[in-house]
Amino acid sequence: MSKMPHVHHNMVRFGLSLLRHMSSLPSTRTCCLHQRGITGSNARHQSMIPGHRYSHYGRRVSPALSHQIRDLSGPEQRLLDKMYKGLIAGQRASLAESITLVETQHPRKKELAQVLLQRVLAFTREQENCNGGRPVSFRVGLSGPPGAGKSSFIEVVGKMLTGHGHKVSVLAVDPSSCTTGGSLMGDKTRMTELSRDMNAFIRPSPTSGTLGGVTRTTNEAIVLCEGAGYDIILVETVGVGQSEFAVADMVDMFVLLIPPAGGDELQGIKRGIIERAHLVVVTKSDGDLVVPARRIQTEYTSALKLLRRQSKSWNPKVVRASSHSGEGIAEVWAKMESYRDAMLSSGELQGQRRAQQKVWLWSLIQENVLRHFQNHPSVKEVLPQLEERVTKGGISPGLAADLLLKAFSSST
Ligand SMILES: Nc1nc2c(ncn2[C@@H]2O[C@H](COP(=O)(O)OP(=O)(O)OP(=O)(O)O)[C@@H](O)[C@H]2O)c(=O)[nH]1
Ligand SMILES: [Mg+2]
Repeated sequence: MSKMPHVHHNMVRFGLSLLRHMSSLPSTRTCCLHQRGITGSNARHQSMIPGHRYSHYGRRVSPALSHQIRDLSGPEQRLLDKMYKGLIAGQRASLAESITLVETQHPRKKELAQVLLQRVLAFTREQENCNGGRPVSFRVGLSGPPGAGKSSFIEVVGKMLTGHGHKVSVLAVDPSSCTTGGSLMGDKTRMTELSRDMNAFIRPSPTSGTLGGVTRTTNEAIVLCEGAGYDIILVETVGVGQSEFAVADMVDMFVLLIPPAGGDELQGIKRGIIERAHLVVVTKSDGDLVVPARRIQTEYTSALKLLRRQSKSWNPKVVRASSHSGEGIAEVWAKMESYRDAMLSSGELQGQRRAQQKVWLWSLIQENVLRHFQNHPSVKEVLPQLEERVTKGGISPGLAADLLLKAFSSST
């Protein structure tokens, strides 16, 4: 207990220093020599002069930040500075290092990660202001049953996009990594060409932790990729468990990939997730699979008509494509662009991002509060015995929960 005030003091101090940092950052910029954005963004990022980007930062933001950074030690400041400058200059090594930092479980490093994220967010906000308030990246979630052809699709689309001058990052959320520590998705191996492309960055999800933890770090990795100038961010997840819903909550567009397989395999696809899809891609539409792919396209087109409309500016569509023959790939991307353009001009995309920030905030609160509750000494003391009494039917779960909450709140 005697440690508590100290911990509390540190938390408040850290929180205040972050707030100081946020409020002291200039929110608008008049000079945006090297804009980038997701509309017509071909090669825009490449036109940025990296040195200019951070001299800009150094000249105008750094004094405000140095105020806030007083709480950091010299080596910590230098580490963060190096990472930040490398990151916004688009260096892959700095981006990889920054993502490793946000994935850490180490308490102090976690704090450093938050300082880095704040700086990157401030930078991105500046870029957005220069872009007329529009996001600087397009975030696309891709989900589907195991083996649906997601990675092959990302490889082909990713190559096409880097060929058009985009910078593409691919993040994978692997739900199996949370429970088994194993990898359900053999992503990297199947994206051999894309992983060699200098304008692409591929990152599998960390191999341990809870789904909440993995989605938090994926959300933060998205922010870091944007800061590093990646204007297209693809998040792959396999349609197992809750991970696809988590991904749908962190992207601008949610794409469901369905293989042209028999009915049995399709039963694994949750109705709830079909409702979230802005685009359904029937994959592997080549050779003998063209006929079943057409059939599935028709089935899904009728099924989508029955679902509630998600957006005022977009009607979900069903398309076919083959990553092997390349047929339909350009058309699928064209559909994604029309979605993005429609959502941007109606302002829905921006509104959706704002709403997602709130969802993210609350999921973090839920996770942290729960952990805090479970680890609280007074709760830990009575929890096993109350759990036992509940399972034996001795007391109701409602009463046990009330008692636990009472124990928790009376000692906090
Ligand atoms: N015929 C055909 N096969 C394909 C196509 N795309 C992928 N495949 C095959 O489908 C299998 C799975 O492809 P992946 O791209 O790894 O699928 P995935 O959805 O990423 O798989 P997981 O990440 O393991 O869930 C591989 O054997 C691919 O060769 C396609 O366009 N046509
Ligand atoms: Mg895959």
